[in-house]
Amino acid sequence: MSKYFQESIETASREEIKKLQDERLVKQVQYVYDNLPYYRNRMENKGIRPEDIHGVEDLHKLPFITKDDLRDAYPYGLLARPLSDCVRIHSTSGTTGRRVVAFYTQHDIDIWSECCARAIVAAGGSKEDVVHICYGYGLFTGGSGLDGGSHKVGCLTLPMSSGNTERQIQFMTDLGSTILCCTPSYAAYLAESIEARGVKDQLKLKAGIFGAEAWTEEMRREIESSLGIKAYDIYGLTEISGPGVAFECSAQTGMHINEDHFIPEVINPQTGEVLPDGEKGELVFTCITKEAFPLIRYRTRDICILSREKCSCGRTHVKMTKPLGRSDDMMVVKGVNVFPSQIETVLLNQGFQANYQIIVTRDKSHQDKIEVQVEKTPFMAQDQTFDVQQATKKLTAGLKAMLGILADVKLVEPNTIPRSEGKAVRVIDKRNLYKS
Ligand code: DLL
Repeated sequence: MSKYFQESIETASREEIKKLQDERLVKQVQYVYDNLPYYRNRMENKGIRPEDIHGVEDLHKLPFITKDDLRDAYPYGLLARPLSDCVRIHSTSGTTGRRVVAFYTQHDIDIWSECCARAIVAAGGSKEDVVHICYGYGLFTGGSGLDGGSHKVGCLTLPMSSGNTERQIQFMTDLGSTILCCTPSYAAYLAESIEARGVKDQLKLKAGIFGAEAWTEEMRREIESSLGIKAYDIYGLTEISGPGVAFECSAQTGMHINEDHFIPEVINPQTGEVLPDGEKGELVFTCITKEAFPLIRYRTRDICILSREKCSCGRTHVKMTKPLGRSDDMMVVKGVNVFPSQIETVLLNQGFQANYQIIVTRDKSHQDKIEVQVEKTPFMAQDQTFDVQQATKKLTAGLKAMLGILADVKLVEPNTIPRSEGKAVRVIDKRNLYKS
């Protein structure tokens, strides 16, 4: 059984990787210039032509692209191929009005699957394994991404999708699942449920591949000991493909970025200046092999540190730390990306004012809870006919429709939410996810 899915590239020398990146970058910049008027205009506005880009050292000359740009370009503005060449879309969870839609050609899917296959093999997977996938399938990339990787490795793939814990446990024990793929919070919940049913000794699990949300080292240790497995982190985002942009190896000291497909940079989020390896900043990716949705210098808003220290696993690709925070106000709650602005939109649409506070907590079994406290308007507070129960129900339904998750809504009296002299404190996140 090999330690690597694609040994020659995963352990290539730095010189080989740099050469490959240079070649691919030059080609990719020409490709987007020729195929995406959006990029061509951006480059022209900066006075840059494809001939100015000779290799990775010129990357900093190119303009950034942000999530707002993607929303502006919705749905087809950043599509570099005719729709007839595309075979799939995925989309980010809950965004105000315009979602981000990512397109894939078959070639894009194949590369993405290979990246996930590398992650599965790094977690000890081989064709002898039964890979149990309870990331959601559908627009979310988690299910399909790991599924593609599992097929590439040749594992027996259980496309369980999320939910129905009873059935998950039954299949896990009956079919002898050996590698579990889901969010870390669901893994913790499964562990508890397995414990409660007293079926731990019937498990064949040996590893878990957990990502899509922040999790701490304490949580890793807890999951590892309660399920009797080794737990590996996996990182990715829809805009760049999905899970598998980076993955953890046996060393568990950061995630190897698949550098033959994605060139990472870390920048100062305020100034956009590129920071040297080892410094903390916002992660930016340039996709050098994607066809349908080829983002260049995409600002992820995830804060991390890059390290090129030699890794004991033999892989040579640069490592990123777990995300250490966000440079925007996005929260990941129950695996879903949530922006306070989405919540605000629902409140304002239902006649409330922007006096609210979002409190996110995580219970003992690592399940997220989101509470939205909203002030009644002075008019509502005086109106004898105002029905608190009815309004709470309507707000809960509106938030569910916008976010896709259930929030606990609490209407409070006017002027009871603390006012701030500077930026309003909208979010109180008590989970401390980015501590370790
Ligand atoms: O969460 C893709 C994914 C699926 C990754 C399954 C891993 C496993 P999005 O829904 O677009 O895509 O959310 C991307 O989630 O920018 C991070 O802020 C956060 N995130 C993803 N992986 C991790 C991780 C998928 N391992 C956003 N640790 C990213 C912390 C993560 N945060």
